Formats: sequence, C-alpha cells, structure tokens
Amino acid sequence: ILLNCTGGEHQEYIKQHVQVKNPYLDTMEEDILYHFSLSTKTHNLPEMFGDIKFVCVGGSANRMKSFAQFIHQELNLPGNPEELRDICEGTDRYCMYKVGPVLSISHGMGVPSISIMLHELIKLLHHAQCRDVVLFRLGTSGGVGLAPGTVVITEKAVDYSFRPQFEQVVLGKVITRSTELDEGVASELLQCSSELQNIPTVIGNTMCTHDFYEGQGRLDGALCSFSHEEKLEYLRKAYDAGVRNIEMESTVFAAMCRVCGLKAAVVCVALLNRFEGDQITSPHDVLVEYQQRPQVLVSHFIKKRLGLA
Ligand code: R2B
Ligand code: URA
Repeated sequence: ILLNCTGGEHQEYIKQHVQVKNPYLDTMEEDILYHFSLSTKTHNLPEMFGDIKFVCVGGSANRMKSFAQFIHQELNLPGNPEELRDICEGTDRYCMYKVGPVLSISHGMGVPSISIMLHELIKLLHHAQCRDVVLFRLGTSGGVGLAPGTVVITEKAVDYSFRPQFEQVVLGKVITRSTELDEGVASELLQCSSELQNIPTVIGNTMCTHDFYEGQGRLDGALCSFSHEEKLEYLRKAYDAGVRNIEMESTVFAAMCRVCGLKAAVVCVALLNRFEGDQITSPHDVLVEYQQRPQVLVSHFIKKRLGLA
C-alpha cells in the first residue's frame, strides 16, 4: 500500500494507522504474540481485529470480562453476552474479548505487567491494520483529597516526583519518554460525565507508582520506613502538584501510546481518600458499583462516537 502512496497520502496513512516504532518487525517472517497466544502465521489478525476502534484495558480479568458483557448489551449486539469467548484462552496471563468494534483486555497489576501487554497489543493493532483507534485504561486508584467513588480523568500521568515522564531502562541506560495524553479525548470524556447521573468526575493528574504500599505512602504494608506526618506531607505535595489519584500503570500506558500515535485516556475511580486512610474498607457491593463508573463513562463515550447515544 505504502509504495502507491503520494507524500500526502503517506502522511495520512501514518496518522491513522497504528505505528510500531521498530524497524526489525517488518523483517520478521512470523511474529508470535506469546502472552496473547496469537501469531501472525496461525491467526488472520486483519480479519479478526481489523475493525477495532476502541480498546479498553484494565487490571482484573473478571472486570474486563464484565465490561465486555456490559458493552455488548449497551451496543445492542446480537448473540448472548454470557457466551463471549476469551480470545487469549490459550494463556492465563491476560484475557481478551472482542465485542463489535471494542476490544476489552486485562493487563494485571503494575508497570511491567501492562507494558508486556501493550507491546503485544500495539503490534496486534499494527498487524491487523487498525485505523483511528482510541485506547482507554479503566481502573481503580487511591484518591488524593477526593470522596471515594469519584472518577478521575487523567490530565497528565506523572511519576513519583510529579513529573510527566516515564523512565525505561534500555541496555542499562535510562530513557525518558513523555506521558502526555490526548486532551481532546479527556475533555470529551468530561463532557460525557456531565450527561450521566451519579458519576462524580474530575480531571486531574494521576501519579503512577511501582508499589501499592510504601511506594504510595501507605502505613499499612509489611514494611514502613516513614511517619504518619511524612506520609501526609508527601500527599499534600502531590495534591499541590495537581495529583488527584494514585495508581500503578498510567505513565507507561501514556508513554507507549503516545510514541505509537495512539490516542489514549486514563479513567480511574478513587476507592478511598488517602488523606483519610490506607485500607480499603468499603463493602464489596459498594466497591463493585464504584468500579462500574469508569465503564459506564467510557461506554457512553463509545456509544456517542458510534452515533448510538
Ligand atoms: C490500581 O489498582 C491496582 C492495585 O490495587 C493497580 O493495578 C492499580 O493501578
Ligand atoms: N489502586 C492503587 O494503586 N492504589 C489505591 O490506593 C487503590 C487502588
């Protein structure tokens, strides 16, 4: 296709298609997406995934299965949502469900886990020749000065020093990548939240850490090397830097999507207010309802984009 493109068309192609940033990939005869249990030789990826427009990722396999069932209902698609097949059933690393133009995938907890998934997902979208794809991370988080249940649309994903960057060690050296997200998608999501009831939503910065306990200033881990006052001082500094929630994947998610020309957004519900405590004490049913909020919001976005809402 590329050979027949004029300069302008080529630019258009680059803009719309999912780009991998690796010259070696094109020289490979087969690409095995090991953690998905898929391969370019054994699966017809353009046929299986070519119509994907929205990719939703989240930590838990069960939650991403429920999301797939939910979006199936919301889009009024034929067939039984209870019978959705896990495309990655050949592995238990990640689960993946396709519902019309929506792909729902789990990524596990933390940067290393989501990063492996994103390498293979971006290659999958590239091999499948997908165009104009928007990616969402739907997650949970700890709120910083927010009431439990508040949904945070991430403005900037920031690191432990509140910088909008992600550090990756490559060949023993640190490479720094920007974590800017798509402003347009974020404001469209905020607009969606105003059209829904019972989804209190804010835009703010999201801090990504490499640990749930000490890394997030918790006093309730197996180890704790700081005082209650020091914890509050750190959270206060985070708040002053615009941080409204803390989770464990946003920076690498933002950085990888950006490099590959994918529009992306992070939508996480705050399960607690970290100024008030560290343990997650809300009852199970309350937590389940909180976790549905990012799903309802993103589903509304998708339906609007498809002209169904
Ligand atoms: C939010 O919740 C998980 C930890 O409980 C982690 O994956 C994250 O980012
Ligand atoms: N996920 C996190 O990473 N932190 C929290 O406090 C809650 C959920």
